Amino acid sequence: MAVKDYIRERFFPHLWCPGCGHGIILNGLLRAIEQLGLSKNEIVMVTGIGCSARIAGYVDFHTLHTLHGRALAFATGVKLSRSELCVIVPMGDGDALAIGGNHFIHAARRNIDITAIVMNNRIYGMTGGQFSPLSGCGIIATTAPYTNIDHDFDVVELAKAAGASFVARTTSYHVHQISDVIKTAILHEGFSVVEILSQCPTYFGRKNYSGSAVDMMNWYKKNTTPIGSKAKQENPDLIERGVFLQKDLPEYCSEYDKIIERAMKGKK
Ligand SMILES: Cc1ncc(C[n+]2csc(CCOP(=O)(O)OP(=O)(O)O)c2C)c(N)n1
Ligand code: SF4
Repeated sequence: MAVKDYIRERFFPHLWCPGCGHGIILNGLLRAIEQLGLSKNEIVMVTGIGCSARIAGYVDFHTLHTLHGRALAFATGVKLSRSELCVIVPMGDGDALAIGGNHFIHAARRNIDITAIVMNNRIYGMTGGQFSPLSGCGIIATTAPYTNIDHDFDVVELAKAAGASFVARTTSYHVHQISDVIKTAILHEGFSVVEILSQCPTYFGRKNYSGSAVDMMNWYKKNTTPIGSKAKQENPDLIERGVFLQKDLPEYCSEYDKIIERAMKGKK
């Protein structure tokens, strides 16, 4: 199937601003799905609310555009009732880790077979540039005009500590890596977290004098490095990219099926 067959062309042009990183993530995701040869009918995309969450409108899968922060809760219900389906949950940083933070850690703890994609632009794009738990200290936001003093979460460390069995990070600059890690995440049986740094030139960029969208992507190029590289040893401030964790752990739906089987047999 060609990439364009996975798109709802009737909803284009999309609402993302020129230069927004979210469209690049959509492209990478669709290429991953095309390369895996998945049919539209076997994929469910669940999203909350945000510029990132609008992604569910543009793909011709089964889609649920739900409540801000609650995508993983809806997705857990879908996966538990139809575990044969591939469930993908793209979220903004606010959606995933502010209002949705509790759902995030518990979905990870259960190791339910869902692919969670954190489209991290370090700001609330849709609502006008408020800071998020991933903005970090020193960032200017609509709600922090004199700079933000809240420390940020490290998504990779948080996901690992909460129990996710696959954890990766890349950026909107690294387009091939986006498809590669999403493919591996979908194939992995368990809760997979893929963090993708994504530029919001309209709010994050403008408020923080980051330059154009191209400048912001060049920042990702210059300030990230493959995991364990020599460059990282020389410059610890570089952000690592790649697959941080991939391990086999009991998956939630499979474990639940075993409980059902035991209950049916009346065995404790
Ligand atoms: C319960 C609830 N609270 C707040 C909002 C308002 N709201 C909509 S999107 C959003 C944040 C969007 O930021 P993020 O999730 O980081 O996604 P982005 O728009 O940056 O892609 C907020 C606070 C809402 N829709 N529902
Ligand atoms: S406000 Fe930011 S996140 Fe939203 S579409 Fe525009 S550039 Fe993208």
